[in-house]
Amino acid sequence: MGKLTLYGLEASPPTRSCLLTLKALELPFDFVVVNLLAGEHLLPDYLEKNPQHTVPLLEDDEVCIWDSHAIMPYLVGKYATTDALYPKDLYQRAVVDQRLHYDSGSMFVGTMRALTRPLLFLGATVIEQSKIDAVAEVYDLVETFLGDNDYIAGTELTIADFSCVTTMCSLKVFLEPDPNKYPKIVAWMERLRELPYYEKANGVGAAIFESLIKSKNFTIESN
Ligand SMILES: N[C@@H](CCC(=O)N[C@@H](CS)C(=O)NCC(=O)O)C(=O)O
Repeated sequence: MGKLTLYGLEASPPTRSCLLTLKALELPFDFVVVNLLAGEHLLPDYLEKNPQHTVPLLEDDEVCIWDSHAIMPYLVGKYATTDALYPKDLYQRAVVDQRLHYDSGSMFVGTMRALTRPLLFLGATVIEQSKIDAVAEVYDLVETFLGDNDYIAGTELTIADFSCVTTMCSLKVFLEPDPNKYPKIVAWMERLRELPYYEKANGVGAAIFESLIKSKNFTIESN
């Protein structure tokens, strides 16, 4: 097996999705911190590995792969002993892929980054109510995705859970899901918290993210 190195930041949700995958697969890896707030992702050595300057980035011997939604399927495809976390069955895989794309395109970029980028990188101190309302729209959809299943893409744990739970934990900082309105989301998040590797891979970083956001002392402005 190759030497695996994950470059990232624990506060970053997609980094945590990859940490959950690496831990679930019990793979040995090195973790290299890339401090985005200090601009380390824009240094020439990092740009050579990932010209898109995002974290996470996975180095597997000589190859570099970035975007958590590409890294997770790669890790399962290359190193897992079963396909449970990323099923080979085409329909089941399509459901997992849909959730991954939903996280990548809507939940993370459309909703979460729209909240965090102004606070963390642009010096904003006010958040528009419409951006908080967008979080509730994500919750409405995720509650529907869960349906009667224990996991977000069906009856089994998959990388779709790892992808979505890290973003959801971070959205929670802006809007706590009401257990009466979103009982399935609350139960699903509790269920994932029981994974033996959850706290180390996601809990710690989610808490760092929460303090970072709260330290900005932002206010919410009605539209
Ligand atoms: N779709 C990407 C998103 C990665 C991303 O935007 N990461 C943020 C941190 S959470 C980042 O690296 N931002 C710095 C930048 O875009 O320059 C993934 O899942 O890996």
